[in-house]
Amino acid sequence: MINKKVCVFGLGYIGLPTALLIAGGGHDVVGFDLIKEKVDQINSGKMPFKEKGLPELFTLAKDNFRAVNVPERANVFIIAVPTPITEEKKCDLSYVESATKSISSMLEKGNLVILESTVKPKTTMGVVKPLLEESGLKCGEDFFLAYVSEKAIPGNTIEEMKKNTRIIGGFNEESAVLAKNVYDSFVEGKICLTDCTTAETVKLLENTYRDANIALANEFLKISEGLKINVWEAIKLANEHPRVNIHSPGPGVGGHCIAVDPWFLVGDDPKSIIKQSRAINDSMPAFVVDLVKKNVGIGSIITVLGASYKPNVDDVRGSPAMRVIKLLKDDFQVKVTDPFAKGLLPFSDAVKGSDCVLVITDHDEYRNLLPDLLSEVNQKLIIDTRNCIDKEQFMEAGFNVIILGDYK
Ligand code: SAJ
Repeated sequence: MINKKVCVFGLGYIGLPTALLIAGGGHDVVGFDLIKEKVDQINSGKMPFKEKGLPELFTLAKDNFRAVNVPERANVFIIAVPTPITEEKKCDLSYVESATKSISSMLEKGNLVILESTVKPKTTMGVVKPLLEESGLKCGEDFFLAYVSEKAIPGNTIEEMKKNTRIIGGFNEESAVLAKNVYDSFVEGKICLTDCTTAETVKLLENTYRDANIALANEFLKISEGLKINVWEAIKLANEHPRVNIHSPGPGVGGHCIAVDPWFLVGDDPKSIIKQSRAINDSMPAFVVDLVKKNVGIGSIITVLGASYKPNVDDVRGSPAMRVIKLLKDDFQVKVTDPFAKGLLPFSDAVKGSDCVLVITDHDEYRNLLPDLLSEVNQKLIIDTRNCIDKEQFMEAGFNVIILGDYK
């Protein structure tokens, strides 16, 4: 392997692990981020967010890695900046554009530019390529361009970045092969080569598939109410079928991927299954609040267990918990705790005097929750939106237990 200098733009949930994995693979890596405090923090060995194995990876890779506040010239540039969604549900490319312009200003012959941010299809060819060519260099001849989608799941990012299949879309074959050489330094999974637009679309298909399947599970949950059945039991039994894999219903879909990416794919068709899936999943926080209202008097104290969007991570972006909390605040006093997310109440303070404990995020800590830990509640009522607590144990301890989706 020929060692390259790689400059990664964006040291977030994807950029930082990617930069460290490439550094661990032997390349000389600089990670650029606009936030000076984050850069200093990383250089001092403190990781800016919790992710399994990240501190260990830093220790392993640190001799080949520096975080910087000013981007540097390199052989390979990787763009891993955020692509937020606008109010109109469009893909906001402003960070991608400014990173690309910055790369364009220092682009040299032979360089390779890789876009990793999740984008709407044709961004690599229609937005990134022309901005890079403003340098005067020609794509495919003077410099090379690729789109590489990541599939890593927060909570197991590093393992999945190494083991999952990578889809690499190249402007031309040479671009794809050059990008493959970079990822070969740490990817143990299969690497598939295609064109840029197909690779961008594949990323969106994956997350849209998951969103639509979760929506189906949530619709099953709503149908179960009229049928007076337990949706969790019904799904478990249906999944005994060799070709059925129904996802888990719950309080909604959060995070920065599954709840966002389908919008980058969707067209204008109002009947779009993708749009309807988004609407069903977005309706779940209000559905949960209705359930609370049916069981708890207005003005009561509700304790929300879990603020992050999924178990065992500290990320609250787009979390259904945050939407539930906002809606609850109209009618209840709300106390929130979470073992991972920052700035919330300690568990004991949050549950003291509570009239209803509402489980929104299925952290391991709540899966293993013991009734003794809720000894200071005012009313022994627990509503579990993830079917994750040990129901029998709480009932034996005198709790009224309501599971979202159990209408038996
Ligand atoms: N959820 C359910 N029911 C389920 C599964 C998930 O309600 O059966 C909810 C979760 O509670 C959470 C949300 O969906 O609020 C999303 O969580 P997730 O674990 O499904 O996915 P993310 O957003 O953490 O990561 C996804 C992954 N995509 C797929 O599994 C297809 C990951 O592989 C991607 O790399 C990531 O998006 C991304 O960065 O795009």
